[in-house]
Amino acid sequence: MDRIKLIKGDITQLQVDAIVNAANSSLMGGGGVDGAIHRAGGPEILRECRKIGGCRTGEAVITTAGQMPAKFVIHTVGPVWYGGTKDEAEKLADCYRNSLGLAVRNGCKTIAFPNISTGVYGYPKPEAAQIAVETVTQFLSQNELVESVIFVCFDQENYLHLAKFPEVKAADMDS
Ligand code: AR6
Repeated sequence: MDRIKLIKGDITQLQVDAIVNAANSSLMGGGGVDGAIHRAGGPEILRECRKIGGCRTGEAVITTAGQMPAKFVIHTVGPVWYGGTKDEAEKLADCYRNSLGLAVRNGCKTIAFPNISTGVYGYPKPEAAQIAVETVTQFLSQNELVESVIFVCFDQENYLHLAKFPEVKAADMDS
């Protein structure tokens, strides 16, 4: 119980096994959380991303976290919001599922997610929060290894949407 946590803050600061990056399919960096992760982690992350070569929407790949306190970065590519007509919901759920699967295959027990697709990619925040919670809850119900999944919100709006779910427990940055 209480394996899903919610904090407000900067995901690059977290001491967890894996932080998830909301990347784009080139994996070559960008703005938002992607930019923050590459800045904080240093050039080693980009070097590994270049070797991997790219990532399709809904899929996930893993690299070092470079100079950040986390062990790994899991890069996933969220869907761009086109009004809900292009399987955006399924692709967003794939991001959470595939990131968690990859984390488990790499022995990760604590995994932090940003609010994938809710920035530049324009996914409506209430719907994105619901998909995040449902998909993570479903995954955890079938997986014993993962100790905690932490939703890290940079903005108050996402925080408030996620805080509405009873299975999501508000926590401090260092708990
Ligand atoms: N820690 C946690 N969350 C953050 C941080 C941070 N340091 N910085 C921003 N956020 P976005 P997307 C939140 O735009 O919508 C990039 O250029 C932010 O408040 O980063 O999936 C990529 O290269 C928002 O709620 O990702 C892609 O091209 C959330 O992270 C594109 O943006 C996601 O916003 C991906 O767009």
